[in-house]
Amino acid sequence: MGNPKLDMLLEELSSQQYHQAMLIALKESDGQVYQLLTREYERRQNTLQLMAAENQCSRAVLAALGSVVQNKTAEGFVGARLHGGCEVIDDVERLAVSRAKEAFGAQYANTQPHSGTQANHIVLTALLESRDKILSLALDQGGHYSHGSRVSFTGKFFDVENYYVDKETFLLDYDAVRDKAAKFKPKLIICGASAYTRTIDFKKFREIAESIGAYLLADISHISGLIIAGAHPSPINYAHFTTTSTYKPGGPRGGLIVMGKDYDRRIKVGTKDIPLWEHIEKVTFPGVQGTPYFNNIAAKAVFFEETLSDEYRTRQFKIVENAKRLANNLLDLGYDVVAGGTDNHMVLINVVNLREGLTGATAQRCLEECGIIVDMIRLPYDKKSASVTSGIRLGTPIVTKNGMSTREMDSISTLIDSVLKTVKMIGDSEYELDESFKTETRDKVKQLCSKFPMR
Ligand code: DSN
Repeated sequence: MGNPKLDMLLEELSSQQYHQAMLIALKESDGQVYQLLTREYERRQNTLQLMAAENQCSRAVLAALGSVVQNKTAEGFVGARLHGGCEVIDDVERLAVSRAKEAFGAQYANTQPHSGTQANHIVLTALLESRDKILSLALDQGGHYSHGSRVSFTGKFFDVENYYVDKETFLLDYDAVRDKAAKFKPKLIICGASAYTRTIDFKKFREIAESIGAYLLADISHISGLIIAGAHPSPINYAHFTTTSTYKPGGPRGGLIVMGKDYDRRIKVGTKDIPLWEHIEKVTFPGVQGTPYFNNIAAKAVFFEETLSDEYRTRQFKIVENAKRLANNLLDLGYDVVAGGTDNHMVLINVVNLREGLTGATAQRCLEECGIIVDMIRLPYDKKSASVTSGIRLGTPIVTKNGMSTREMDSISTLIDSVLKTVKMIGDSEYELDESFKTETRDKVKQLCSKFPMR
């Protein structure tokens, strides 16, 4: 199937040409979807993607996602499939598993979860019976729906107690977690967060879990790329189970479960005594999921190999450097940066403290109208509701992937500041922003982004 001329041609295409070429088959058969996908490419290219929960995968990952492997149906794991014709996808899954283990320094990897939430679903189903106890970070303190929020299945089927960050510093208070654990006696402690900017001490979490005989789950979705590169300490040999989504560190959409030294610890299941990893596989299928997405597993294999490169590892440190620069610039400009700064890829800003009437929701909207894409976010002890919020969350993975450095972080800080200081608030949810100001800012954003085409 090799065609060196075609390979050369594809490599030489600009970002825009490449993404257009990938959609040629679609253009003929479905012009409407083609237009939508083209619009999304243009939106991403012409606006600043400061989403902490997003990343941008490589062309190689996209190619694997769009491959013929997508058509294969097979249930179970390698060596224990229920369908025929698995020779190739067995090799695909074996490769993905061995590369995931190498990337994370793990003893065991399960590449089948469809998402980070599914990975958590599998671990919780493996360990807990209905109404068993979980101790986790509250959703509005930076936790995640799948860690026991009332509106998720995890809050519905289990008894959940939350730990909180310190009221003054907004840092995790490990003594308070220890006290809660001793009183509540959960069967599972969950650590990891969707909105926490400081280093997480996984060793301390394990000590707390050990002290009461609980299991520890580390959900590292937001920081897994940093962990692979050594830009954040790893939980692999502290947590019994580590889960992550695979798109946040820059791979395809999907989830992953990895285990370190506890992978073959025994667990009693009915009358049997089996290793934890084996139990996790039985719960994955048929317990929680059906057929795996083999195109995503192939794309995960591609991504895990990419994480071993110097480029990937260096980039993770740059992501942190860029986030620190944004945080410091905004502090200098008088912003209330939650926890006083960041150790990872995200920056949390309390915009309510910036000016009267501004909220996370209005800040998100007016920044978006100017081409700057961020998330509103509830902050610890937030008095605003989830649809209004006091904060915004900024993230640096995508801008860093496209080649931006601290110099561009200075321009981005100035752009954010000019929007948030120009907007005129009218009541709690409305604002005025001059049309010419919006156009001028969008043009500045577009010009900046055009120097850093999507990679
Ligand atoms: N959706 C992710 C986030 O926004 O942090 C969590 O899954």
